[in-house]
Amino acid sequence: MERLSPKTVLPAHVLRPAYDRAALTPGMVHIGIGAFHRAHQAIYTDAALAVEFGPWGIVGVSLRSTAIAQDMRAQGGLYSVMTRDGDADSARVVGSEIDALAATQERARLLALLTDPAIRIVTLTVSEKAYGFDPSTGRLDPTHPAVAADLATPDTPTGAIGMLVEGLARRHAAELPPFTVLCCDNLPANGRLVRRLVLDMAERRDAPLAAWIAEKGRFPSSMVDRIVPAATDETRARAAALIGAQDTLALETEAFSQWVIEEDFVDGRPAWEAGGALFVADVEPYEKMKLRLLNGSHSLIAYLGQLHGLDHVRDVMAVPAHVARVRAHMEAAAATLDPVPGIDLAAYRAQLVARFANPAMAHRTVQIAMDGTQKLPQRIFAPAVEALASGGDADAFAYVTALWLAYVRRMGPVNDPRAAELAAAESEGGSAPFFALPGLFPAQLVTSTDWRQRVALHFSALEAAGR
Ligand code: CS2
Repeated sequence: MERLSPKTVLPAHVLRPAYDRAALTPGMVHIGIGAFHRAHQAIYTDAALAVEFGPWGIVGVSLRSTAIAQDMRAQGGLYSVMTRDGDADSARVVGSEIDALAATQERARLLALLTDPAIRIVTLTVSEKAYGFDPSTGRLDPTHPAVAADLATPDTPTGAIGMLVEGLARRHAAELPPFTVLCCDNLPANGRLVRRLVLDMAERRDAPLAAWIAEKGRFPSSMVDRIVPAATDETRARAAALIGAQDTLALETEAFSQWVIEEDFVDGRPAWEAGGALFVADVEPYEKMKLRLLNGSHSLIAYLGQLHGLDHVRDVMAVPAHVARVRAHMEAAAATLDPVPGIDLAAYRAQLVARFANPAMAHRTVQIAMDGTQKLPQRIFAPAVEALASGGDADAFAYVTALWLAYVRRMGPVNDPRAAELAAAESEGGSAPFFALPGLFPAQLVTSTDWRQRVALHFSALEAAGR
């Protein structure tokens, strides 16, 4: 079977770019071309180009991997996304990616691109741990490996923030306008956070540069949502059968997709509303809802699954006692939310239960369980602080925390940038040593006897149950 390329003749049932791809020129750089980006922002851009064609082709950059960029180039930027929602699979071939590069191999090309006036937006999906910040302050962490390296040698950046700052510094020197930075990672107030980190790094380099970014730079926040399991050999086999070509980059995802974006760009943007994106003045209520209801429940499901030997989210959702836990967690998380414009929270929660249970999604619990130190602060600890402050019930959050600690005890060393510190805390016994890890738990939790006791009780109950 031939490999997918612009020459492939696709079967009639496969959706394809509804615009002249040959006329598409680069207008955006995307850092982090993993599955999530390819099944989310790239598809919104495809839809935007079909409705309002413009110079908005995406050049994809991978921070670490070299394989994805190579595969993207080998397929002329094309890849397929299958939507799987039980009844039927449907496939589309996405055309908005027009080139790709691996940052570790082509740093000079990347920096030239970031300085190209045609590039007006830089989007990012690099995962929580790649930004390098202290979750207790939201400020740059100068000891984070990529941040430390980029502070030492700013003109050869290796990390996300270093690349943004060096790109902006070169544009400042060339008297060009800055690019808009659009963060698409699961972090609270993600635009504001990245702006702070960029300014922190710029200030350490050059005060006038920082002042220029503060005045002219734009960092809209955005809430992104789509469940995209890591692709497997089965995914690729299914894609080959549907599109009639080999596609190393094939993905499968659910039908649901959401993107809420703050309308605040330096110089235009694609018509992403054509793909269903919602533009609002304040994204934070949507982010909080998603982080606490979807991602918080996801972490609960992941640790339950890992401790009970259940490989997929759908397997956890097949056990009624676990589903009851998920519903109770959502109840507690919803109590910490303000009303979200245009969203019926009860319907949103019911829809989440159905999405998690989708039998066609092989979403691995081990994938969600990783990087707990980077995920739990916004998913679990922040709502716990608010629940405690308002005299509400933080027990559901204490339970997920205890599950995570039990997971560290049972499965360690875990996949987490702070794995060594977690292992050291675990070896001391009990839950108390974890509260001494710097910047992990908010002070309000570390100093709350109620919270610490609840976590300790759940933790020892899990141990007694052999978990
Ligand atoms: C998941 C998310 O891996 C994880 O931690 O909770 O990737 C989740 O699938 C997405 O945020 C869904 O939009």
